[in-house]
Amino acid sequence: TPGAASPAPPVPVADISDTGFGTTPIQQAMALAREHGPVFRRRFGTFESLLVGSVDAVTELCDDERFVKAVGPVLTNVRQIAGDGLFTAYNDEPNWAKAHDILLPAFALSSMHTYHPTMLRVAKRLIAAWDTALADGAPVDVADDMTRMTLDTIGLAGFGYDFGSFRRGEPHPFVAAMVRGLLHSQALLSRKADDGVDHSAADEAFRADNAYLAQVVDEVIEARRASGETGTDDLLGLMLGAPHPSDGTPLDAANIRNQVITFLIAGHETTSGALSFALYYLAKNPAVLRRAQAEVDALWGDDPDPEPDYTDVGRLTYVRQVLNEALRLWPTAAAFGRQAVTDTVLDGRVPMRAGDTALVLTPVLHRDPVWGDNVEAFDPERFSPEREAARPVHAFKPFGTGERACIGRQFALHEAVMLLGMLIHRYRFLDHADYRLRVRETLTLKPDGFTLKLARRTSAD
Ligand code: MNH
Repeated sequence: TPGAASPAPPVPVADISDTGFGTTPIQQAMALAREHGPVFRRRFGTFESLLVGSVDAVTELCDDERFVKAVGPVLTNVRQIAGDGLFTAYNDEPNWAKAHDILLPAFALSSMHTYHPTMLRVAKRLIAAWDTALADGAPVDVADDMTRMTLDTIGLAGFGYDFGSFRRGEPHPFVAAMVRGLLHSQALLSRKADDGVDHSAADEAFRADNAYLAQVVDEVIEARRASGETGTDDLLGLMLGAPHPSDGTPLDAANIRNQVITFLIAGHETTSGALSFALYYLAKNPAVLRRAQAEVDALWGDDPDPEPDYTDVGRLTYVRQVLNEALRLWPTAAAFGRQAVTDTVLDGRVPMRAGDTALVLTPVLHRDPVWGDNVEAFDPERFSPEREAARPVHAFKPFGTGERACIGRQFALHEAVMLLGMLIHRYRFLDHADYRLRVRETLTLKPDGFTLKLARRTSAD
């Protein structure tokens, strides 16, 4: 109504129009939440988003009756890489439900039995590389090696394709093209339509990277066809072979390509970061490391080359707590979008129309007061069964929520817990550079420039 006083803004507004999102948008949002509180609007020019990091408001956003996944601006950019693959598909895109139904059996807990030998084989590649570095007295680049390990694992376990990352001086070029693509998707957020800058070279490079990723994927698919193998029940076998359980048709070729890109990216990048952060915290927290080592020693004693079996991994409960605590402080896929199903009011104060979106800031949620008064402290005891049971269920959301939550969660946990167990059983970690944590953001999070030197453990340590 003309002349009516405009109502006071219901939630604080943080205006970043002058700076844009920078190169660390998640850490920028964390700082804004410290300044404005855990529920605020972030304004960039005419573009505004609602950011949410309190347990109470996130609990509402996790109510599947009221909210569903939102494919927000970031994922819209990533659609240029992964199209209608599972991660970036719209809820109502028929290919989402179809691919989800076809692939879900490959992620049942029982399927982890099938992946276990492959995961172990790749873990041993990493150990061989680290033994060589140790013998040379050379530092290892933790995030690079975790990336080699997780890429080879998803390639072999999902698609029977060997990226051979440990035979290369640099990680496979797939990784560099992917990282550039994700960085471009992130940088596009800050781009203003009328900035007068010529972006054609960056956009062209993005297209070239996408074409290269698609080419790698076509090689992966072609290798399977050429092998003449049918009936393989890995991800690729399911996609190429299985008709949809209800409509009887298989996935189309364009969608299969999008799914392979999606799994090669989603299946390695976040797990690699999680492992890197876990190793960072282990290297910095000797008491935690000793307790984790006691757990693996109880299983494997002083066997210099233990062969963890499937059930061993489930017994590494404290190692699992270490990984969870690393994912609490630095959830490597650090935000997820939710969209109102009907008109509603969030947090008793934020009116939302059907279709309006909110972005959950997972690292802010993971520092909510329900976690205690020393939220920055690395303390795996937070994930003891008693304390987990005492916490609101939606206080810990590293894998997202609802039917669009991470399909690869068990895969990631099995792979990561086993590898961490093997590494802490074998090595002492020497923080030779007195590393100070810097978190690099390429849509996902990783410790930047984190290197360790290694020594073999002896019975004395
Ligand atoms: Mn994973 C979705 C985090 C490992 C494949 N993953 C998600 C989401 C989060 C997430 C958060 C939800 C995003 C959203 O709501 O927009 N994922 C992780 C983390 C790890 C991880 C923190 C490791 C640690 N993810 C994996 C692995 C795979 C995988 C391993 C595959 C083997 N993730 C996916 C796929 C989706 C997803 C596919 C999309 C699922 C869907 O929407 O149907």
